[in-house]
Amino acid sequence: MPSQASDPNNREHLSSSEIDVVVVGAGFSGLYLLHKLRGLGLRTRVFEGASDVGGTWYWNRYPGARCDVESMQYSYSFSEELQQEWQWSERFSAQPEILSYAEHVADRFDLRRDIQFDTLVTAAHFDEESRYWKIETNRGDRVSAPFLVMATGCLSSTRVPDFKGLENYTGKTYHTGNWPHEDVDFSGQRVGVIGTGSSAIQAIPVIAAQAAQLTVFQRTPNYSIPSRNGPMTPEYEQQWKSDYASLRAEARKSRNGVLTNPNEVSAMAVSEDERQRVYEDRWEVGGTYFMAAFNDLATNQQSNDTAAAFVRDKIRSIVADPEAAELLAAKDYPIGTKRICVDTDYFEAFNRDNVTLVDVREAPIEEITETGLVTGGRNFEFDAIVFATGFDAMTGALLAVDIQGRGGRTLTEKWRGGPRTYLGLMSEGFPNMFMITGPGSPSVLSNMMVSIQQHVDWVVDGIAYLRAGDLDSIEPTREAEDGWVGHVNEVAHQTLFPQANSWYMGANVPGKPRLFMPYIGGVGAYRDKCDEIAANGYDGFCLQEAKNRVVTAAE
Ligand code: FAD
Ligand code: N01
Repeated sequence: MPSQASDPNNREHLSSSEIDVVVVGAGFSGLYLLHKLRGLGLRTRVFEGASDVGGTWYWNRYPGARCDVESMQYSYSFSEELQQEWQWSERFSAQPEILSYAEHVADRFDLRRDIQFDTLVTAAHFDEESRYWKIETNRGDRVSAPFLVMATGCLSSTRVPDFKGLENYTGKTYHTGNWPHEDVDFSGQRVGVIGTGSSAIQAIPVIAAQAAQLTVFQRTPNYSIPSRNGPMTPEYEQQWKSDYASLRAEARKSRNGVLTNPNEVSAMAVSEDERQRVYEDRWEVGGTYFMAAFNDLATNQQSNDTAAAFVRDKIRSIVADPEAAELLAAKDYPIGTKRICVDTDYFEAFNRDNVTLVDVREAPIEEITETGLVTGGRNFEFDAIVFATGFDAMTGALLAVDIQGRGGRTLTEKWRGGPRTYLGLMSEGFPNMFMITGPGSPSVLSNMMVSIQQHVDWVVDGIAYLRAGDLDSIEPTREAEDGWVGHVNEVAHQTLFPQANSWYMGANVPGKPRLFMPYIGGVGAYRDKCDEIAANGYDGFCLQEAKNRVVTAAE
């Protein structure tokens, strides 16, 4: 039997006065935070709703789930030993391997002893008198701490649309983002998949190979690039490992935190033959490298049109049924402005006799019945329905917690018109509450491992700065936040991104404010900005001394 002090699920384990930082979430963000905060000697308590570590990779166990940033890059860089010793088996590793990696990190750095699993943080209220955050959980914990870090994930709040009759369905239902731990066997079954985003695009070929019948309900087609996944070769692994320090440094300075061999030429600056050659080469290499084929695919409509047309032609060349091919070929938004997908035999799956594509754009799903669903007056019967319907992205997990800042103002109220942050790290009125990869930071537009580590380093350095200066709180000024929100919006509107009904824009959740949530100014430029702000004594932040004196960066 574990002792009180070592049992992380013992809620009396740490009394409030012993906790310096509460972290919510034990995905890649929460794990690295805990490790770094410990390094600073801070007593940290992590609360995690799941039964173990891993976040995204704990929850998304659907068939075919894998990363689409290469594993040599989608991994931590903070420990040289870790990055040298860990071996990935594929170019793009599958979910079980990424989850094992998260578990390995937790074991290697002895992290679990400060993580309380199966516990959801339900409320976090800032007490102005003590300047402590008071935290409540669904298991009755009440703890307080001067610092709160929300490492709750951008894609962790799953979403099933509010389909009429959903409760009547008697077959099995699954959501890709909350997949069962036990094996799901679709053999001999009639399966319906709703959605054709990244999750569906990975799951469909695998489910198709197992199920008797698979019907895919598509509202919006997606552009997808073949992954060309394969086993990790010793040569490729060594290429990275022998030069990890400088390659990682280069990625940190890059636009998306990924080394994609960007071609710094406009698609309009080359001949048609040359353009096709470049696209063809990138298509053969596979993965998101395709979007770096030219330097203006995200900003120039004409350039973007050429890439989109190339991919549509590829789809037409793969899908045998011309009608299905046309339905699968996205036409009404620029390529890349909804998250580009990466697949293994996705379009090929529609050549199988047991796979049917149903367009639900013109005739939306009317209702879920006891045995299936109805759309366009047609009745479909299923043994199982898979909801690949995505997430309440970026803000969902944050707003699911009753967060109250100064004056009892809720974050929900403050963000009613859309998220407002300074640097995606903090929000005015919520002192000492940090977000990891929050809205207003490059976040989901980047290799998240790079962005997570940059945010964690910045937050932990910030806390160290406060402590060294006998300061006890940090909060962005209203002016700095307004300026940043304006900048995020302005930069987004210099691109084609706002043209798509994407989850980046909040468009997938009815009633959610429509604005482009992540910061598209680039990972490298953003890092420089964050570093400069810190170097200038936290420009744009208001710092308070323990004695209540307000200190601004100008002092
Ligand atoms: P998460 O991994 O989402 O972890 C957040 C944790 O917080 C969760 O475990 C959740 O249970 C917990 N939590 C939330 N709210 C509460 C609460 N109130 N109380 C307690 N616990 C709470 N990114 C890439 O860069 N490259 C990829 O290839 C890539 N592939 C992806 C594939 C899939 C299927 C998905 C869904 C996302 C992918 N992402 C990818 C994005 C991915 O989310 C990030 O890379 C990264 O894993 C996020 O880590 P995190 O710790 O910030 O958040
Ligand atoms: O979710 P999504 P996801 N009726 O929101 C459809 C990351 N990720 O889980 O586009 C019918 O993209 C919806 O249609 P529409 C990655 O960042 C990465 O697939 O709104 N359909 C859409 O087709 C990704 O972007 C990987 O018209 C409905 C689908 O459901 C993010 O996670 C793998 C509907 C939802 O697609 C989310 O991806 C997986 C309705 N009422 C995930 N409501 C990698 O490979 C929704 N849809 C790295």
